[in-house]
Parts: sequence; structure tokens; C-alpha cells
Amino acid sequence: MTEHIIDPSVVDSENERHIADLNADYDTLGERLDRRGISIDAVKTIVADFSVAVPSWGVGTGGTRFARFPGKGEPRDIFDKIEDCAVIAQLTQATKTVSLHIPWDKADPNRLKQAASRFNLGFDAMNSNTFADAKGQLQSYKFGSLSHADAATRQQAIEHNLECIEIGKTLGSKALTVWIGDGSNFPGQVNFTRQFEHYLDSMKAIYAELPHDWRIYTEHKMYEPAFYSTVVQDWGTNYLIAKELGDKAYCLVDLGHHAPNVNIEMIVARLAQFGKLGGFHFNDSKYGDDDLDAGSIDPYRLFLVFNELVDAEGRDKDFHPAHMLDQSHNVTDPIESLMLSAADVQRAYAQALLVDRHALKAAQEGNDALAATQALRLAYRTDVEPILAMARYEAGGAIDLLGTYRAAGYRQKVAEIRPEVAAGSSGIV
Ligand SMILES: [Mn+2]
Repeated sequence: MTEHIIDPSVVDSENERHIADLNADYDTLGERLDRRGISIDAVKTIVADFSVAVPSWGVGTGGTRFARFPGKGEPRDIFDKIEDCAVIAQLTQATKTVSLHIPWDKADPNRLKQAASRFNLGFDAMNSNTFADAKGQLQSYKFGSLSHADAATRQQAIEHNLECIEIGKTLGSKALTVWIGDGSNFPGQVNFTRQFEHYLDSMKAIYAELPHDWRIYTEHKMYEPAFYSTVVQDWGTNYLIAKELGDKAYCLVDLGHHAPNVNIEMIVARLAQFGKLGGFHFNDSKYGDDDLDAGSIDPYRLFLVFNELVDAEGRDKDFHPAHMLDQSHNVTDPIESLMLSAADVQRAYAQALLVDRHALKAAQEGNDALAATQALRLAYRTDVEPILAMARYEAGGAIDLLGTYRAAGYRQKVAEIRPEVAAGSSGIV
């Protein structure tokens, strides 16, 4: 039986206050969608199936390179993090898995599995870390890891990734996500070609050890920590990597890892068309890789990304990209941010499901630009909150996410047993 961290009676009594309004709103929206030939229950069923993974590192307070301001009751270790993830899953009913990061979350894999199964949580992709030096490691990643000029350093980075796969096997994970910080800070510092050759050779060594039912995701990022050049800097390089490695290799799109104004939805369409779209790290950005909450800056872009995903689903029933949040919460309670972000990702999906695909195609084929864009806007402007709330309610979640979480007083409770973490002088986490 699934254990609940938030007392279900709190969820019930909060839901009791909202259910009459929700029923009325759901019926009204149902009638409106019916006029458009859409069954609200059919959309709700698809939305209820949707899940986005929560990153273990997301439940701790983030920071910037200048400072980190810890919040109250922050998780002390991976087991506290799993409990926080369980709260998010219980209230949203939309986050069925947790994504671990090694070495940050290193612990006995059997204990980890046990801790997650108490709350019926599964494990999403494993994340390796060769962008920082782990305690006691022989070679430093200061000048790179999988693409390092020195073979021993590359080998160490390869072995770390293999270790992540081993841990993941015990946990029941089915994927490894590789993001490296390798690059250069000065023109001439590295030879682009040689560096990329090293990277590909290292990735091939990791790929060779990937279990047959696993996937490997490579994540591109334009800049940071390398500020002049980055080895895996954009979707083009990422696609080359996936092609070089083989059928189990896919590209991962982190929404924040692009230049401002880049047409990310088109990148998504291209990768999907050529069978190399592996999944997403959802977040939002204003200027760079800001790691802001998904949907908080440009919800229309998030919708346009999902519009491409629904389009791809229509072409290929076996199209199932991985969904994961990857955000840094500097000024909010991370649980609150992650709950609302999961709902916002789900919202974009629900809105994209409402697009009249026949009308859109007819407008496109007829060169009716305005009718085509109206087909998208009509779907985007539909307030689908009653669909999301009803899906949550029927699965045992909270109609009002924030209100219920705050009424339960979870953060105050854990603050009493988890000692305050000192504010460090350096904030990158
Ligand atoms: Mn990411």
C-alpha cells in the first residue's frame, strides 16, 4: 500500500471546499468543448496518464554563483528528498518518478529502492556528474571530462558513467542522461575537432555497456560553465552524437539551454521527425539558462513545444519522449514550485490536445496563415484548469495544490526535524 506523507484527511477536507465549484466548472468547460467536437473526459483521461519526473536536486533550494539562501526544512539527504518528492506526487498525481544524480544521491541502491517504493515512486533517468570534482577522485575535471586531453581523466569519467548505469540497474531506471560542462574559455585553448573526437570515443565506450533496454540521453547546452566554446553546444551537435552512437542514443532538450528567442519548438519538430528526440528538461528562461519555473515566463512557448509533441504522437503511436523538470528554486519553497511546474507542463499538454488538427492542416494547406495560427490560439486560450484539477481529484490529489500543501503545514513540520543549513558563500548547486 502506498504511504502518504500528507494526511489524506487534510487533502479530503480541502477538496471538500472546492469540489462543488470544480464540478460546475468542469461541466461548463465540457459543454464548450463539446461544441468544438471534443470530449472533455477523453482529454482528462490522457492528461491523467501524463507524468513528469522530479529531479532529486530540485527539492533543495538552489542558488546563483553569488549566493545561496537556504530555506527552512531543507532535505538533508536523498531520503529526505524522496519524502519531498512523495509529497509532490501525492498532491499533483502527475510526478510518478524521481530522477537521481550521482554522486549527490549516492546511497545503498537497495535502500533507495525501498524508500521510493513506500510511496510508489519509480526512478527516471540516472544523471552522471563529470562537471565537478567528487571528493577524493584522482583526476580533476577542471579542464574537461569525457573530452579531456588526458586519457586517464577521460577513463575516469567513463567509469563514473558506467557506475551510474550499474546503480540504475538496481533501481529499475532505464536511461542515463549525460551532460558535460566540457568546453573552453579562450580562443585557441582547445582544438575543436580533437576535443569532439575524444568526447565521441568516450561516449562510445559508455554506450557499449548500456543494457539493451536502456536509452542514453545527451543534453546540449550553449554555454556555461565554458564561456567561449562548449563541446555539446546545440541540437545539431547533439543530433550528430545520437547518430554516431546508435539506436539507443537520443537527444535531450533542456528548454533553458538555448539562446534567447531560439525557435525551440522547431528543434523539437526536427528531432522528432528524425527519431532522435529523447526527452525534455522543462524549465523557463528570460535571459539565459535561468532555470526558472516551467511556464512562468513564456507559457505560449511551452504550449508550442507540446503542440509539436502532440503532432508527433499523431504520426507515431510509439512516440514517448521522457519528461523531466530541471529547475533551480532560489526564492520559493521548492515543493511549491515543483508542484505548480508539473501542473503547468501538464496544462501545456492539455491545451495542445485541444488543437483542431484538421482545421490546422486545412489552413496550412490552403496558405491561410491567420486561420492556422488561430487554430493554435483557440486551444491555447482555453482555460483547462478544470481538466487538470479533476484528473488530480479523481486520482486522490489536491484540487488546490498550493492551498492544500500550505494547509497541511508540511514545511513547518520538517523544519522542526531538519536543522537549518548554513548559507554558503558560493551558491552553485
Ligand atoms: Mn538540464
